[in-house]
Amino acid sequence: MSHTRAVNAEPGRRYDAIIVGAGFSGLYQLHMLRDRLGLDVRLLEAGDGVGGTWYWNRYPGARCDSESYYYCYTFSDELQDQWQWSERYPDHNEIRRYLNHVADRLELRPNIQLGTRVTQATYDDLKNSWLVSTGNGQRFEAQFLVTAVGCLSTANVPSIPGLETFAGEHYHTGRWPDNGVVFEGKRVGLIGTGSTGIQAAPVIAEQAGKLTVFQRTANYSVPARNGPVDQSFRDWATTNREAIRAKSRSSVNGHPFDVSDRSALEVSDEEREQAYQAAWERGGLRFRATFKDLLTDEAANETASQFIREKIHNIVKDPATAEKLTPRDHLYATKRPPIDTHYFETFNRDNVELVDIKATPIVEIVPEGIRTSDAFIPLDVIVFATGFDALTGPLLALNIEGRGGLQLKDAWAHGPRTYLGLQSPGFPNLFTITGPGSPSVLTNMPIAIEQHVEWITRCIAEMRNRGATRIEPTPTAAEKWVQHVNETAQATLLPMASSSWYLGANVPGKPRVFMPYAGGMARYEKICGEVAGKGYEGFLIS
Ligand code: N01
Repeated sequence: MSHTRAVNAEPGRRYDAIIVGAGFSGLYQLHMLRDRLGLDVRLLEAGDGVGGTWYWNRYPGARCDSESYYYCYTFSDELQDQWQWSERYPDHNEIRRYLNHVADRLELRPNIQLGTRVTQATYDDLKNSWLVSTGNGQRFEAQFLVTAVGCLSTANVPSIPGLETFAGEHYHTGRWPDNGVVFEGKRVGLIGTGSTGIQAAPVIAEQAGKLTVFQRTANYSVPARNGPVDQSFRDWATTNREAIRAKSRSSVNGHPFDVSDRSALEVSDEEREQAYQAAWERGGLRFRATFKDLLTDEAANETASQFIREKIHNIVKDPATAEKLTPRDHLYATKRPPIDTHYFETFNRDNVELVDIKATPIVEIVPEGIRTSDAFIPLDVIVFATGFDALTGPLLALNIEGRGGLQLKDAWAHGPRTYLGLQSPGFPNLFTITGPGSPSVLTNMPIAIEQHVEWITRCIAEMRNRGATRIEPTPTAAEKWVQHVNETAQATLLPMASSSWYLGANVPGKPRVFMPYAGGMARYEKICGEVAGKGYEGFLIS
């Protein structure tokens, strides 16, 4: 928290809304509240540029794992006509350029204040206002507070003894320096083998003198099959724009493709193998859609898991390394599945070594490198690809205090309590875009974001029409929703992966609660629509 004495940014000015964060969510929310509803809005952003996740995640290999033709805003034909993606999976530079383009085209910059980290937000009951303090000592007041802080923005750097003594450089992938990191000739240690580590390892290996990958949990990964987008594909995507959008919104996970209607267990062994092989060759997250029951039936999933395990053994030449890389403690896609470009192949390089830190844990970091229980690995650079305090972390970091001094961290001490992932009891006029309890990280994010922003915009518009000034969910509605979120998760295999960040398992001391809504994007959107259609059932509006 800032110790600078807060000063009013513009004394006497009360904004209609403060938005926190200038990524996909914040930019669209600003556009909708300002240009659709005519509200007086300020957007506060900690970074020195727009981009959100894509502002911070510039690590080597950072690129999207949803495909570019649907990882974008879909609300404006004009915006879509103005932008051409160059690759099947755009890299961080291209996505940042896209979001800057959007900020310019929609003329959003006058309402955006960069380099401004929100350190506290307190609800004042008498004024029905949110009082927002920032790290640079400013203070803002607004009727509505909308968080657009992302789900994966609070870096999780493990507290390994001795880190502060390390004589080389160390970086977390989610806080990558603007001007990059030079790896040439250096001995690099990469800790973490989630989506990030799996994207970074092959690129770092090409540059570094030696790369040592420290793996705690072996992971499944399917080839991305990235490549340039050609004009005929672009033309197809333009012609089918409406259908792609509709399909994304009516799907389980916000991706515009069908999940097979066949069970993995109802086909012959040959058919199953062919289906997985075709999906492997096509590449990408669509592998999950090869059969309808991969996320609901253990035996069905085991066939996909085993297919990938065999691929790992086929790709990695050294059998002992292949076995270390083979996940056997959880099923495919029960943790967030990565996709890769030559990840497993990287372990065939002479300058790459794998250390299984479940078998031989890291004991300490010393000035010259990392000491495990059975070896010392000298290092010049340590890269932490150790993930994030997901979903709740970015919200709790805002130090939010609601009605009657209720702290969000206390209200959520046993796990997030939200209604629809949009609001929490005790925190009037606070909206959380892609908050815990919404589909968020289980979907193609721009689709989830558009749905949330549009719901919030409509809600505020209707409040204004009614002359209402305050909205908050009832505790009963939130209890029921938390229960529903839990039930939908239990109907899948997702809670089975005990080391999953979906459950908060990667952060020591975090409550083990399945946080995103696993009931599917289409079902969720329908529920949100019905709640609004019934006069915002479950909310108290006054
Ligand atoms: O983080 P992760 P991530 N000691 O939490 C290990 C999105 N994303 O940054 O599995 C040693 O998945 C940890 O081990 P374990 C995507 O949603 C998207 O990779 O907890 N190791 C794991 O191996 C993704 O899921 C894209 O046992 C430690 C790794 O670090 C999410 O971001 C690209 C450790 C962390 O994996 C997060 O991915 C990248 C410790 N103390 C990311 N603590 C796109 O393409 C953790 N680990 C869009």
